[in-house]
Amino acid sequence: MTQKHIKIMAGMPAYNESKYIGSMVLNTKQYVDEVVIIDDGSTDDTSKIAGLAGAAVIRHPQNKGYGAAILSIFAEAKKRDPDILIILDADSQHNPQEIPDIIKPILNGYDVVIGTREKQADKIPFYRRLGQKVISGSVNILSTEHLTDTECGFRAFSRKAIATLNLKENGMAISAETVAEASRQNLKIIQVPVSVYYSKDSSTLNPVAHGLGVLTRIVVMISEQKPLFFFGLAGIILMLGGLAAGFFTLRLYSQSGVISIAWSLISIFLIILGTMSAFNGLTLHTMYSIIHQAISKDRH
Ligand SMILES: Nc1nc2c(ncn2[C@@H]2O[C@H](COP(=O)(O)OP(=O)(O)OP(=O)(O)O)[C@@H](O)[C@H]2O)c(=O)[nH]1
Ligand SMILES: [Mg+2]
Repeated sequence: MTQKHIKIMAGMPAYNESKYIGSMVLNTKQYVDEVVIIDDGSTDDTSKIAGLAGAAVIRHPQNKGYGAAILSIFAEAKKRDPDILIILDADSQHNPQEIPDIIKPILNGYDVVIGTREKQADKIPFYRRLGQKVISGSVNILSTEHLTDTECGFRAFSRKAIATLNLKENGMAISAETVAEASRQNLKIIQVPVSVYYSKDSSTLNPVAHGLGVLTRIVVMISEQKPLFFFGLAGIILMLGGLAAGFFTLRLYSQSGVISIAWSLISIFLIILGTMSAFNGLTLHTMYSIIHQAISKDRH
């Protein structure tokens, strides 16, 4: 009995990973047909070692960011046309031995498999876990799924996902964007537990600034894709602030007979701003729905 061969491509974004890239390529090669390394403008021997280990290497002439490297992996996957695309980090945080686990759901009809580090929580430094929780919670506003870890870089994609995902982020926010976009495109998403390894020298390049940067991008995505939620919530908060200021003005008047012009103005201003924000959310929501309907009609 002959079975159709399933072609699997692995892609790894790599930025100055000469220390780990050789073993990562060799280990990954055991489980896939092709390994493609995106050398994101490394200044060390990443490209050379990856090539010697047997990977195809694509070089960004300059460092463009994690997201840009992921975009290059998707572009290469479109050319190589595998049945399944695996993406994992090159810094040995993910274990290539788990590739079969992350592939399995695709064979069973899923389009996007997201690794989740939930079970490994004790191995992740506390402040990072907190940041990951806040980010995952925010991303879930954008997605119909409820994923526990939206930031893990160990993922698998079906041919359909490779063809339909329309991604743009150049930075780390691409992990969140992928989840939101997969959900928007109605792709079948599932999460699979994976292990994660934190070595002492793993990049700790200001994780707070990094996390806040990602969160800012996610908030912008929410304002664009869920305007009613975003501007509605902002409107409610502003109106509550306005009511509180109004209450304060009245209390001051009843206690001392003084009418505070400043507090009255603040109250009126916040209430007007809140109402405008809520209406803005409603208008954008309607526009978004109309455009979205038109696009999906166009597609079918
Ligand atoms: N930080 C960073 N990583 C990049 C870039 N381009 C590609 N990468 C690769 O993307 C993968 C993930 O990067 P990491 O910096 O380890 O990101 P992380 O795993 O979320 O963060 P850590 O918890 O600090 O390890 C690694 O394989 C990097 O080599 C880039 O511009 N910046
Ligand atoms: Mg890492």
